[in-house]
Amino acid sequence: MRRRVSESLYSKSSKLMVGGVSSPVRAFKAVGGSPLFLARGKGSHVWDEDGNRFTDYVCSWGALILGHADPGVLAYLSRRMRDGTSFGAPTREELRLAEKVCSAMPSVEKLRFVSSGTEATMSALRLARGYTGRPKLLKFDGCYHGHADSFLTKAGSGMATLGLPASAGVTDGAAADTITAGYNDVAAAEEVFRREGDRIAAAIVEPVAGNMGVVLPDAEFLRALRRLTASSGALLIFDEVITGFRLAPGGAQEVYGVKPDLTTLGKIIGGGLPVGAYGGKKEVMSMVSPEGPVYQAGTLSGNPAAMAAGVKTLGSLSRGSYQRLSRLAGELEKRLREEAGAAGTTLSTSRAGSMLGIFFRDSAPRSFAEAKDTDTKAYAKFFWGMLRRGVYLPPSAFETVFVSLAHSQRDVETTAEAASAALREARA
Ligand code: HOZ
Repeated sequence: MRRRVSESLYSKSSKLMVGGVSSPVRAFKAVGGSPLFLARGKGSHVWDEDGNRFTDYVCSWGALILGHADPGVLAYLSRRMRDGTSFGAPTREELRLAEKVCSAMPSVEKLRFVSSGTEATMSALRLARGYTGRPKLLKFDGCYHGHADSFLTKAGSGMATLGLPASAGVTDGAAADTITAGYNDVAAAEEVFRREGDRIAAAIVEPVAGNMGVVLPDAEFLRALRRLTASSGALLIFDEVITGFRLAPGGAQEVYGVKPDLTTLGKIIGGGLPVGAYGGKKEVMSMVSPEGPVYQAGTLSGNPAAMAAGVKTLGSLSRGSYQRLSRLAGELEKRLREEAGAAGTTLSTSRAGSMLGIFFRDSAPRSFAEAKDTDTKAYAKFFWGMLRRGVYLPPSAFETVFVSLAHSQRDVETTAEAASAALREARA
């Protein structure tokens, strides 16, 4: 594997950009070494600046469900972009995307587009506080809801990758308004509501956690959250930035049959361009300005390019797409487990549709504590072993492996072949 160009670009970037990157996990701190600078992508593959080719399972952190440079998305996007890239005014494309989201997700009666998942969750929380007149938030350990102050306690993703329990710069007041409980821990959630239910504006949860690796919810956990929030007058927010249009058109709420009050979205609904959205019950959403007193705005919100990429992406997904994704990811999971068995390496996996978590421990985790109890050194060795053999996995044990519709059975075969050797190295 050639590394010269990426290394030289990283050394230059590190002088001008914090950590040499635009988002912390990309810096490879958890796996060591320096990041690849990617030059292009096509289908299930990416090429770096040194000309190495990789089968990509990061897929822009789950945004690219159709794979890279999908011809349909590119054609539609470039046609739309010829008419201008931003107006800061309503466009027909926004309406098209709103129609697609609302019809796929019945709990989303009305929505607001923003530019990132963080903006979506941050705005949903402000809305919950405005609607209920209450200050507190209940979040669950290991869930990541973007980087707004209220969410940076016991968070997953980069916070877990770097081993940070909290972030500097968050006031004690903001931190005190966030209560945490264990993921899948119904008794702990009940206790929080018993103690201060009348002060809680919302409980927010990733209905399938994808930022501590993949941790599946007990259906009863999600149902209990629905019950507890409803009976205390708090709102239930499902953060479906990853799971929205990833598990099913109606997201995890469709799969688990639990209807939240508010949903946050991002990634897939922007087809690889920056996007976010939050939406839910009309009665709640009508509190957002200009209809109501909760202020939220953005120059690039509903950006026509992002809306167009989203419209085309969602339009390309059918029920059959999800069956194919799940079948392929299931095959990948099975092959990895077989290879681990053959290599004598302790490995467990957890999977929801095309989201796959890989853990170097003996059973699939059910909580953040269990997810963190993975052998991160073994993951780092595995990561580099796979990279050297042409497979690009997330550079952290606390992220998700994403399968896209561009991946093929052949990709699964070559990935399993690479894993056969990389898993032996990981054990050593
Ligand atoms: N929050 C993203 C993963 N869940 C990481 C984003 C990035 O580094 O691009």
